[in-house]
Amino acid sequence: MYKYRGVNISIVEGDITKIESDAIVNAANNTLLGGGGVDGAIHRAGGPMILEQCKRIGGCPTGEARITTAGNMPSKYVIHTVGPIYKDGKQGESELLYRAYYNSLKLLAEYNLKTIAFPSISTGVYAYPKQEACHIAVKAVMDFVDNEAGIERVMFVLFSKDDYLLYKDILDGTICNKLD
Ligand code: AR6
Repeated sequence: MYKYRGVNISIVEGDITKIESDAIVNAANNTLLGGGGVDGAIHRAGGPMILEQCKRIGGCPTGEARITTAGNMPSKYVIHTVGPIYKDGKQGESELLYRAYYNSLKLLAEYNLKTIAFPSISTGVYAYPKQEACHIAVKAVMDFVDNEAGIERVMFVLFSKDDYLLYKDILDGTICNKLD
């Protein structure tokens, strides 16, 4: 567990659909109509109500975020965001990934929610290099905490041991230097 300016930041190895949090984040695509990876897992675990709400929302541009119920999952809401497809790093990918994290946090705060769990957005099918993606995720969270009040806990839920260890390494090198 890490603490940055009063906000608890933690890393967990596991399945985000099992996490209990005000909101879990889905790494979706522009249609919001489901897919593979974490998106498929969330729709399967949450049930058809999520897809119904997503259809009504009608899609989401890359870097933005939208909110639905979490259906049958233990969390209250799903924040669907769309990370960039990684090409060569020169197509604005880093800014788009940063915005996906930051806008998810903004939506959380708009709904007066306090706790959120993120998967490692864009690092599966969308092929974003994992180390850089982790640095961006951590920076977006820290910037948000610097600028806005209200959130209490941010959890990064990593699906593999390697991803967990990568996040641990990077958080040890950044946040723990900033303990309150
Ligand atoms: N819990 C936590 N993390 C998970 C889970 C899970 N249940 N399942 C997979 N991951 P990806 P993307 C990890 O491919 O790269 C979908 O088809 C996975 O190991 O899910 O943003 C969408 O519809 C990886 O580290 O998302 C889009 O079309 C991370 O989640 C596209 O994939 C993200 O991998 C989005 O691609």
